[in-house]
Amino acid sequence: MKIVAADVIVASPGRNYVTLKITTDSGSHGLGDATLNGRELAVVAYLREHVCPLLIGRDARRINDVWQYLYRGAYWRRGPVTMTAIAAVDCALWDILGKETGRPVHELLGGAARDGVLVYGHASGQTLDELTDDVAHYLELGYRAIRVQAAVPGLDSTYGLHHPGTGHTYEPADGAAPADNVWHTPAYLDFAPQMMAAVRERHGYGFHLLHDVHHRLSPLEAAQLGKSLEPYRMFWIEDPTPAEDQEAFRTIRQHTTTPIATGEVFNSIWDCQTLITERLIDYIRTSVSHTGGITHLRKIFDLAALYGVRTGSHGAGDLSPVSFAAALHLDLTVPNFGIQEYMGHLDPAGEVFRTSYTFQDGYMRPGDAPGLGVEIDEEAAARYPYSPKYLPVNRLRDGSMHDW
Ligand code: KDG
Ligand code: MG
Repeated sequence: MKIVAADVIVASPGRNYVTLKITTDSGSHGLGDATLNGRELAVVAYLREHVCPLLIGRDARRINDVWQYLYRGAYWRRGPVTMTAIAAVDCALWDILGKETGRPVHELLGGAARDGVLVYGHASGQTLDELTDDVAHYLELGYRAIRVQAAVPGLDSTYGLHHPGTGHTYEPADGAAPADNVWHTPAYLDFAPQMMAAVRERHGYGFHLLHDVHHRLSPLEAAQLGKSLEPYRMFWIEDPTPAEDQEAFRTIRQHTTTPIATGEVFNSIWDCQTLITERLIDYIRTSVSHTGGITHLRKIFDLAALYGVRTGSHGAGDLSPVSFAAALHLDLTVPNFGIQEYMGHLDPAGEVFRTSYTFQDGYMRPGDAPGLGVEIDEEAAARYPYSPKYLPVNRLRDGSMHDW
C-alpha cells in the first residue's frame, strides 16, 4: 500500500488549524493534525518542503519505519516544529491502517482498557462569583473534573480566562503581534488559595479540581503554592515552573503533597525522562500532536507506567479535532491513564471537521468508526483562510520578560 499524495490543508474555522492528508494507491486517506499555535506556517513549510516529498512511494503500513526514518533519519531532530510534523504523519498512517482494516485505532492499539475517558472541562471567571457560577455550569453538564482559573486582582490580564463572547472556550492567540501581558507573582500567590477556597466552599469536594499555573513560578514559589493549596485537595497543579528545567521539580516535590502535572510543551521522551524516572511528577501531559504522534506518545506513557506516573494529555482548542480523536483512542488503551483535557472546538470548526467522539457523564469515547473517526470537509475548509495570530508574551512590572 503505497503513499501517492501528502497534502497540507491550512484553514481557520474560528482559529488556525493545519491538517495533513495522506492518500494511498489503495484509495484510502488518513488525517493528522499539524497545528502548532502561533507557529503554524513553520510546520507547514517543514512538511511541504522536507517531509511530504519523502513520503511518496513509501509503504503506509510501515508506521514504525516511517517514524524512525523521519526522526532518526534526520540529523537535525526534535523540537516542536519537527515533532509536530512527524506526529501528523504518524496519526495519518494510523488512521489509514484503521480504515484499511475496518477497525477503530484503539482496537489496533490492543483494545480498550476502560469504558470511557475521564475528561476535565475549563471553568473561569473575571470574579470569584463568575468562576463559581461557571463551575456550577460544568457540574450541570456532568463533568467530574474541572480546571479553574480566575482573574488575579491587581493584574490587567490573567492566563486561562474565556474571552468574552466565546462561550466556554479559552483562546489566547490573538492579533497580528503578541499582546504584552503583565505578571506579578506575589498577587497570584495570595489569590490562588482564595480561589480554591471559594470553589470548595460553594461546591464541596465531590469533583476533581485542577489548576494551570502556566510555567510562571520559581521552584520555591511553586512549593509555597502547592502547600497553600493542600487543604483544597487538588487533582493537580499544572506546569508550576518553566518545564524545560526538569531538576526544578525536585524542590517542589520535597515540600508539598499537591500532585504535579507537566508536559504540554514537551516534544520527546527525552524531555521528561528525569521527571518520570525520578517520580518528580504525578501526571505527564504531553500531547499526541506535539510529541511525535501515537507511536512516540505510547512509549512515553509506557515509561511513565513503569514509575507510577499517570497520563493527563493536553487537549486545548488549538489542537484540532483530529488530534483530540487520536488522544482519545490512545487514552482508552493505556493502563496508567489519568485524565484527558477537553476544551472542545467552537463552530465553525464543526463545519470543517466531522467527528465521531461523544461525551456522557464526564467521560468521552472515541467511537467505533474505522481509523480515528474524523473527516475533513475541504470545501468548507477553503471558506476559512489562514489568519496570522500570536500567543501573548509576559513582562514583569519593571518591564523585564517573564515566562508566559
Ligand atoms: O497554545 C497554547 C495553549 O495550548 C495553552 O496555553 C493551553 O496551557 C494550556 C492548557 O493547559 O490547555
Ligand atoms: Mg496548560
